[in-house]
Amino acid sequence: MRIDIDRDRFLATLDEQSEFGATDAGGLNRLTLSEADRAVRDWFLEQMDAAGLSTRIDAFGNMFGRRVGDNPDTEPILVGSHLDSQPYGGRFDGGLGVIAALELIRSLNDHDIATRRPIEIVNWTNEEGSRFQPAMQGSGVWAGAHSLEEEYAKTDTEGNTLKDELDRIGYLGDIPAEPGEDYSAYLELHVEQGPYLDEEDRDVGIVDGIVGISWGAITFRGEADHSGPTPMHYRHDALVGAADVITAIRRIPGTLGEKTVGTTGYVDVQPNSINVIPGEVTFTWGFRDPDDDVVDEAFDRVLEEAEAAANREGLAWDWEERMRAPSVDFPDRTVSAVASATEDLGYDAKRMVSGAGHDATHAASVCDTAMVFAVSEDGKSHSEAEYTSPEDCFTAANTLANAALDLAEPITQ
Ligand code: HGY
Ligand code: MN
Ligand code: MN
Repeated sequence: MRIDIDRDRFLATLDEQSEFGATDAGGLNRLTLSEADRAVRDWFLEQMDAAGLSTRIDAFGNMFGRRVGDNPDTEPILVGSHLDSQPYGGRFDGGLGVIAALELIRSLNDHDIATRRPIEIVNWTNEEGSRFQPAMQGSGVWAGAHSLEEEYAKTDTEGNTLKDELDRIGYLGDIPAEPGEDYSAYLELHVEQGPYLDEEDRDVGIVDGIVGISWGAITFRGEADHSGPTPMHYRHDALVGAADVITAIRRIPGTLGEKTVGTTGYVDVQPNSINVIPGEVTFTWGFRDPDDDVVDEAFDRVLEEAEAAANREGLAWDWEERMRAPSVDFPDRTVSAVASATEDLGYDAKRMVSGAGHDATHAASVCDTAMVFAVSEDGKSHSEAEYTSPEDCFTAANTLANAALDLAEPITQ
């Protein structure tokens, strides 16, 4: 059975969600558990209610809406993504997948299509991992990869705990953050956030896996001192040590694999004054590769570099790994459902592995999983310049809807 989603309604709703936390440059500033996140969550709850879904909020603020199936005892399928954003991110990252899941429900309702399996849609808490680490935190707690209490206690740079922030915005749910039943499948639509679909002028991506990721932070402690009278041989400059390692984080991937990437995205320099030798610096590492052994090797190498830099500059140092997400391969059953949908709809599709982490990483440990990618123009993302054309948004959402319908087992009249 084939379904065509309502293009205009879908695109209008996608625009509507991007008004919550909108920036002047056309992006989003909707950090997890912020006022903008509260507002979009309240709005999304209204949309789910209006679509006739039975909604629930779990203990980690993950938001679910369920459409009953013909046989409520069969394992449901789950479709969704996230509504939180980067500080100055794009309006498609996460929101596209959540609104496409909502449009699936609306279109099934329009056409009065019944399915054997219940269909559930979800907005996961804190996929981005910007304000609180790790990324994919809500789906990670739900899937059992993280302990609820440990994640509750995580703090942002102002010392707010995650649990207090969940409670403050009214999304500290009272049901356990866990599946509570077996699920048949999870599907997620997301923007590619890389250049390949655009470069090859493809319509849509069939995602059959996600890279492994290691995130961590290193703190160097030297001696803050006057930048004028202090002779160079007296100095223990924490920023010089950090600079050595940050350069290594850029260099290490080239010595490992052609798909290995390494980034430092966050640096905190104290006291950060033009005429004070930096006394303490904290900076992050982020390594990714489809092969977990390569991620392990990058992890080992960055700590070796930090040890050497600390010795050179006479610094004390410590480190913590803030996230370790394993690479995942999605099973053929769900990947084929996406591939068949692209074929039935006549879309030019490319099979690919995701270089970004997604909630699908954790869902894949609970049930069969697959993803659909929408084209990212110039591959831009985590930037206000992120853009996916209305046509590409529709193509990907229509693919998701048809793959989900197939997995939910439509009841032919
Ligand atoms: O970092 C990531 O890959 C995702 O955007 N959280
Ligand atoms: Mn995302
Ligand atoms: Mn993101």
